[in-house]
Amino acid sequence: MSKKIKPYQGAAGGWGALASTTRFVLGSKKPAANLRNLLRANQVKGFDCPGCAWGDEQGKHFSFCENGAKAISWEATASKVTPAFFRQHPVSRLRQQSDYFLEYQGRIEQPMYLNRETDHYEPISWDEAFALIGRHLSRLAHPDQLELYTSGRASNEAAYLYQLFGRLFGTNNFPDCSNLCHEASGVALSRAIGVGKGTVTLQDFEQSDAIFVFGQNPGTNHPRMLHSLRNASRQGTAIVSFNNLKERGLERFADPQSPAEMLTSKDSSISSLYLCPRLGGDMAAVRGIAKLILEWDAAALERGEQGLLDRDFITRHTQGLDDYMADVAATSWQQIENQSGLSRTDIHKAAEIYAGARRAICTWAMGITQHKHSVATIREIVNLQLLRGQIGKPGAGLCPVRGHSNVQGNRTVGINEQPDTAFLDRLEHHFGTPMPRQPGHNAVAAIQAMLDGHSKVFIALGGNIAAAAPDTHVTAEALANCDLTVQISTKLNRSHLMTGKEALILPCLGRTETDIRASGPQFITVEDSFSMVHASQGVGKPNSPHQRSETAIIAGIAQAVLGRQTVDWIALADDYNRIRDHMAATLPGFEQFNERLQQPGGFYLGNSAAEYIWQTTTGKANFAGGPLPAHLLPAEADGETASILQTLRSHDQYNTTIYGMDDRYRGVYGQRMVLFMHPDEIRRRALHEGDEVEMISLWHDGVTRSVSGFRVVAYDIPAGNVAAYYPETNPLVPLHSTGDDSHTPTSKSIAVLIRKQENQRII
Ligand SMILES: Nc1nc2c(c(=O)[nH]1)N[C@H]1C(S)=C(S)[C@@H](COP(=O)(O)OP(=O)(O)OC[C@H]3O[C@@H](n4cnc5c(=O)[nH]c(N)nc54)[C@H](O)[C@@H]3O)O[C@H]1N2
Ligand SMILES: Nc1nc2c(c(=O)[nH]1)N[C@H]1C(S)=C(S)[C@@H](COP(=O)(O)OP(=O)(O)OC[C@H]3O[C@@H](n4cnc5c(=O)[nH]c(N)nc54)[C@H](O)[C@@H]3O)O[C@H]1N2
Ligand SMILES: [Mo]
Repeated sequence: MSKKIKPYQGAAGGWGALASTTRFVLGSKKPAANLRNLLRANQVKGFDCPGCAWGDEQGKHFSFCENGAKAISWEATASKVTPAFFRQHPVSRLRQQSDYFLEYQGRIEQPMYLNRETDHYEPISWDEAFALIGRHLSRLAHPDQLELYTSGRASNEAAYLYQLFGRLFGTNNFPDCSNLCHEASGVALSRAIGVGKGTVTLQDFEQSDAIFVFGQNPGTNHPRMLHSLRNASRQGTAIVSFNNLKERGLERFADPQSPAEMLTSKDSSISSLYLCPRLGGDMAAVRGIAKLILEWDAAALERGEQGLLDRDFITRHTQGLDDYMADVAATSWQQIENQSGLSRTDIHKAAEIYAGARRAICTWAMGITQHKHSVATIREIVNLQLLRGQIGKPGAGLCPVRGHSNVQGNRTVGINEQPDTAFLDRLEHHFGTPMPRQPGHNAVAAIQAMLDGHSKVFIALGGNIAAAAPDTHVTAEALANCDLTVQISTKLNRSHLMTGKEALILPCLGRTETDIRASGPQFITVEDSFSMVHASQGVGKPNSPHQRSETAIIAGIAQAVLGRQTVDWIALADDYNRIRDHMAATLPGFEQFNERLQQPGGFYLGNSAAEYIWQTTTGKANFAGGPLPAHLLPAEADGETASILQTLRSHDQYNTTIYGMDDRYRGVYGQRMVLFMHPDEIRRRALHEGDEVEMISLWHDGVTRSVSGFRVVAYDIPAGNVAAYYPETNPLVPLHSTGDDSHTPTSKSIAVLIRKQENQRII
């Protein structure tokens, strides 16, 4: 694997994507099975692609993308991590290996128990594993000493059973990946419009006049979204991208599933306007747009013309406009330009497109949600949409584009450390047992509780918290403090090596595999970013008879811990229809769940805000004002010496899963330890391309957080900002550097000092 930096000239998708898909499918050691798998991805009678949470186009022949293909072939591999592998590799030695090496070993074959004395994982039977968990949980002084983590791939059925187990045990401690991801979207949208989800459906993208994409890299992370954007741009919809970097997928796209585009090299340009704000500068940019809209509206009214604001909508459905207008008026252009890093002229161009659109959608992802002022930024996006009544009508609305394929569904079915009272009341009534009422821990609070020794047992339904969470060394210490850590996983990862005093790995089936239980083959359900709930059924043969479904594993744990008095867990795991009956009885919108799943394509859960029902404290959609953040850097960082770092994904990774060492669209090959920096800044710091640097983060607790061995790469990025891949940079993110009200680590704005290491320059 040779390292090189070579700018990518092609469109996103295109032959590059086809070549890469082929390579990953052939490299999976199960090529024929994987091709069959791909053809069943996102089909009515197939499985939901575990790649991302974008919706499915109904009636499409096949529907997968390059990165979905990687996710599918990565899961459905013939390679296995066997007891012999663990006999050969002591845990302390596995810790020296890369994340790529760990996952590359294949699927975990059997339940494993960590023997501290020998430093090896050893096989354990399922019953013994469940009994061990039972013993630990019965020793806890309080149910809140248990932490139940979820990564957003779990099915609705598994997640529902998991939250039921936790609540019957007595805790609301459900830290989840959402706390590290889109939490700010949930918080901001709930406060603004009374529902923490997006208001649009896939069809809205076909009916919109303008789509504003903030802080998101769909070419890599939601490739199927490019089809929607391409179709929209072809029919004249203006696409405006706000991104700290020039991402190829937002510039140009050729559909690898369209022969015409592939053979004639007719790629489509995506964005009609592409603006690159500073990290964290989007709130200022959106306020600038709002300021212009308000000015133009006032001028139009003065001329006796119709204004730009949707006054009918504002009067009937919103409150707080006057205060918001005062705050906008108080925000100077100088502040807006300084903080956004965009000129007034650029913001003017975006505002003209916005003002000209009868129907507009705003989408966003991690570039918006992983800052200190993320909730305020999302509120500002909502403010803008409210000004022009851009919610609820076709072709208009708000669209947080989710991460994990079922993270939204997990929340809907109860993975929530702050459950609402109505939900707990329903559970209590249906199961005839009191539910815990005190709020539980989010991801950061859970890590702190383990660090303090308050929480003693950690169970993870998927994910890889040791690598995904901030402050890597602190998170490792927190896990090490636990009496027991349990990972329900498909593949070997860092969290199996950074463990508590005792540790278990429980191997589970993946989304693409058949799941046969006592009543026969089972299917599960998921919810996409557009609140569509539908069935998913795997087609591949599991690569080991020992692996169990997540649902069966949770049922096994619950039965060992709680017995079968209140719930017959094993009976539920024998037939998932029975779980769905409980869901139907306790979750609004899931009435007659099993019957409604017969509809091809599933059903729409609905969205109250899209129907002009405002479940907020005021009963209206709320404008929210306030000043722009005073600073984007923490107080101890001075702009001359410090840079702001964003930590992001390469094209060849799925969160902490590293598929390969290339980041094709950004021109990086064979390596991940790179630091993107503006050429002027490289010169100003007396560095050169290829220099090896270390980064030290600036935070006020006196702890030194640093990473080294990153090579400087010249890149078109705003001066003062730098970018590098996650999870390698997680040691730099202080645990308590979190978003206001969202408590999400500020993974997209970390103040760092950059120092040259005295090594050879290589490129
Ligand atoms: N193949 C693949 N698919 C995935 C994932 C994966 O790792 N691999 N992860 C899944 C998950 S869990 C999630 S949450 C999503 C993540 O999807 P994204 O949010 O697209 O993920 P990131 O790589 O973090 O990219 C952040 C983007 O925002 C930009 N950005 C960063 N900061 C700012 C800012 O302050 N302002 C603006 N305007 N732009 C900014 C970055 O340049 C980058 O383009 O993808 C999901 N899908
Ligand atoms: N610095 C920085 N940190 C970040 C982010 C960032 O942008 N920057 N992004 C954050 C975001 S958005 C997220 S969502 C989190 C992700 O955090 P997590 O969800 O915890 O991490 P993943 O890497 O998605 O988890 C991968 C592991 O899940 C297991 N797995 C895969 N499929 C399945 C399955 O079907 N069932 C089960 N039980 N296990 C499975 C495999 O063993 C694999 O190793 O990371 C966050 N951390
Ligand atoms: Mo995410």
